[in-house]
Amino acid sequence: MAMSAGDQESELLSGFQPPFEHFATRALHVGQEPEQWTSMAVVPPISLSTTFKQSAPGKHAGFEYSRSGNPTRNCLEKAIAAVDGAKYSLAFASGLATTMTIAHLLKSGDNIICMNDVYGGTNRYFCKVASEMGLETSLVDCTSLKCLDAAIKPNTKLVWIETPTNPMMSVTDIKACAETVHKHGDIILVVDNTFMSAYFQRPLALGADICMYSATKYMNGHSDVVMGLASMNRDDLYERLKFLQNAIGAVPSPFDCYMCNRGLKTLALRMKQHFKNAVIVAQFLEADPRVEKVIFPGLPSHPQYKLMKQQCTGSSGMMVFLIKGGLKNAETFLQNLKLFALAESLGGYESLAEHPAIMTHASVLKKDRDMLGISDTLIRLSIGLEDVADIIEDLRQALKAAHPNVITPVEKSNKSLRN
Ligand code: P1T
Repeated sequence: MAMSAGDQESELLSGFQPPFEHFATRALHVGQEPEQWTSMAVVPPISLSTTFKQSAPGKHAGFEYSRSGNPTRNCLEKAIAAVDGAKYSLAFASGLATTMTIAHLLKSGDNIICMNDVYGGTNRYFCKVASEMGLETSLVDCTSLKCLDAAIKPNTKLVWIETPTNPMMSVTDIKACAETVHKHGDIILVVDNTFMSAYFQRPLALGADICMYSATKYMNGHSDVVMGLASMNRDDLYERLKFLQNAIGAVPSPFDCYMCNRGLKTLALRMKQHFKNAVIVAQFLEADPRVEKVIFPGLPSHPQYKLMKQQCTGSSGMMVFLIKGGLKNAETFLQNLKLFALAESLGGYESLAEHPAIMTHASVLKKDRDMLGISDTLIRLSIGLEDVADIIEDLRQALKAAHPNVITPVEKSNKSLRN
């Protein structure tokens, strides 16, 4: 007769001492009493528990289950609401998870007006995913209030803008946009504030209903967390989004919430330095003969510089420029960068460069890319916190590699000094 699993186990253990008493129970429960967590830790603890003890069915101390609420997430959400000047904030598993959850405020048949120049993934979500579920999306140039006003239909329920836009750095007048949108009734205006962060721009104070972020970028700032955030003042929006946060379940981990909360502590310092470095880099690029054009909203050369100064407290490290020549020159430039990493994403402490047409905006239709100016020679830079002289030196040597025959005025004067 075959041996049962139990018989096999007792034969294996025969001759050994019996197990230590209560071993498994002790390992599981001693020192773990949920009632003890009232310590006065200065740094917020990471609360990894997925569940929380109840004193009677339905009677709990504020948390039941980590998807619906978690102490570390709660701590981050309160801090974000405060820096956004908002009543409420909610955290999500990514920027796009935030976008998706916000889209669930709508019903099949509703229309979304989305700024025509937005992050490629946002465009892809609205045009290729939400549309499959009955939400209709119109891509509109919302920097023109006339175009925006004309595009609003009776079934328009949401207007989604980015300012400045990714990647073309176009600026929308948030206050004027909010007035235009709200004139048509109860339409939700969402501003994706990823490029500015809460430090440089407060969309809610300018009339937006929801301010959202890919916190993967500046808000965390260390390129080690994927997360999204949404802040708001309206009670009805908060209640519905809080319900959807739990019902859909695209929530961030407590560890990521801890990390983002930590990153937030240096947001002000980081943003000031990103801006300082970016101004110097943009001026360097503007003066370089191998560069066709620089689009940086923190310099007077930007067509909406006045508007930026009106609605922002500064500009971030984001800019794009057109390198002279063609795709080959752009590729050679990007492949020769040494300090900059050639990588998607932005807003971290480190300098990054990328090619929007091939990388972040590849999912945007070619005709739309052409219309927006996302060309083969467009290069996006996220200026980091390195010593600015090192950043410039890296750009200089990569431009040289891309255009070996161009002698810059600096090279000319160095040469004449040597002779
Ligand atoms: O990557 P995720 O956290 O899901 O966020 C999406 C997103 C939303 N909004 C803006 C303005 C963004 O730039 C992004 C993500 N952008 C990149 C990954 C990028 O390289 O542009």
